[in-house]
Amino acid sequence: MIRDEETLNILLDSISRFVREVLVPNEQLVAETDEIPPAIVAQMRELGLFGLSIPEQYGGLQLTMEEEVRVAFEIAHTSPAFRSLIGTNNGIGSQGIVIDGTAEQKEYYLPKLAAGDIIGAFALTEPGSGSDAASLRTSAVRDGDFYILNGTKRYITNAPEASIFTVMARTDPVKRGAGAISAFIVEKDTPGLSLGKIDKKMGQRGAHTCDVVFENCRVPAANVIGGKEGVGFKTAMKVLDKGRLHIAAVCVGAAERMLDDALRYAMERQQFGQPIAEFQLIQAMLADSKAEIYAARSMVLDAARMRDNGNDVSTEASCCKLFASEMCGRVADRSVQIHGGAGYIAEYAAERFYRDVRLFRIYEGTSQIQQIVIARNMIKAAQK
Ligand code: COS
Repeated sequence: MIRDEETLNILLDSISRFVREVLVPNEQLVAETDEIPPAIVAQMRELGLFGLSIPEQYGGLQLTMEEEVRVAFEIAHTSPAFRSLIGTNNGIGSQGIVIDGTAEQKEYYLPKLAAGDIIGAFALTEPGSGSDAASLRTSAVRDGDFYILNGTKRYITNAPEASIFTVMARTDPVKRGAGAISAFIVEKDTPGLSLGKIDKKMGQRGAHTCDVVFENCRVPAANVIGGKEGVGFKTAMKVLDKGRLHIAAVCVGAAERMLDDALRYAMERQQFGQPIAEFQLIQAMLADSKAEIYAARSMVLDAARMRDNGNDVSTEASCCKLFASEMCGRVADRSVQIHGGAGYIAEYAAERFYRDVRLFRIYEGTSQIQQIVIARNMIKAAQK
């Protein structure tokens, strides 16, 4: 749903200009230093990029899903690390509070997240629990007006930068599975919370992950999201439904960027006395990429509109994440191939993007988990 085309276009134009004029020229610097310059972060704040999906009453832009995915298409035309910094505040780091938080939790945390004054992170994955998220072992034991958290969370995006964490922990030591899991808002300075060292990753330099460790960490009972025990896994899944659509949009934008670069290279690079873009085998790679990007873009827009209309889009979000992330991987591979030897050299963006986009098929649910969600939902619907 687009509320006002003209207002959206103004936002999209300013983001697109910011991407072209500020972010793209700084991609290499961020890759080399593993840091986004603070001046750029400040500009991101001014543009409102930290509060895209947070309700207006809390200082955000309250974009509809369709508006948000269109913004994600634009912002993904540059290094995924830039998107990653704003990604958690708009997605998994804030949406638990937006969707299921109490009025007090929303009023206290959302304005800070929307302004980018604080960064939020989402702590679900553990050393022993990745795809099987419901098997997580971090425990939260009630002690008066507090819960005592113990456990380790792994690969937590933006943890080194985060001021608050949405933490999924087990509040019922006896009950197995999803029904014993509750979601907490945990502030970084809470005694007993510590961070591991920053992970060395394949790509996305400038975006950071690390372990978050809880050792007898005392969290106020008022920080249980929604004030209710036992529904934290559902909160996490609802957050991921939206997150998966957002990531699918990011895959589309990144693929568009890689294809632009490959096309430009193919039109400039001369071999056998002509630009390689004139060769039909190169054209096949360009055309397949174009068609697949178009398909993914159409899917993402359709699912976003469905969500805006109030439909449950668990199946569609997984379809989009599965198709768009796999598509993005194929486009990355073709982009390197079209660049030939140059595609293997770090000077060209193709090499960096090839590594950066590999993550899209893994985080917020692997392609295999998306397949499982889709098929399970199909079977459930057929049994009704
Ligand atoms: N929205 C709301 N509720 C949902 C839901 C959704 N999208 N998906 C599941 N639930 C509910 C189920 O309805 C069920 O509730 P009831 O017991 O009341 O029926 C509960 O949550 C448990 O669901 P389910 O039985 O499907 O859980 P499973 O343990 O079988 O696992 C998968 C579900 C595999 C889909 C889940 O663990 C998953 O998504 N794993 C991947 C995790 C992931 O994406 N990690 C990335 C790291 S975070 S960046």
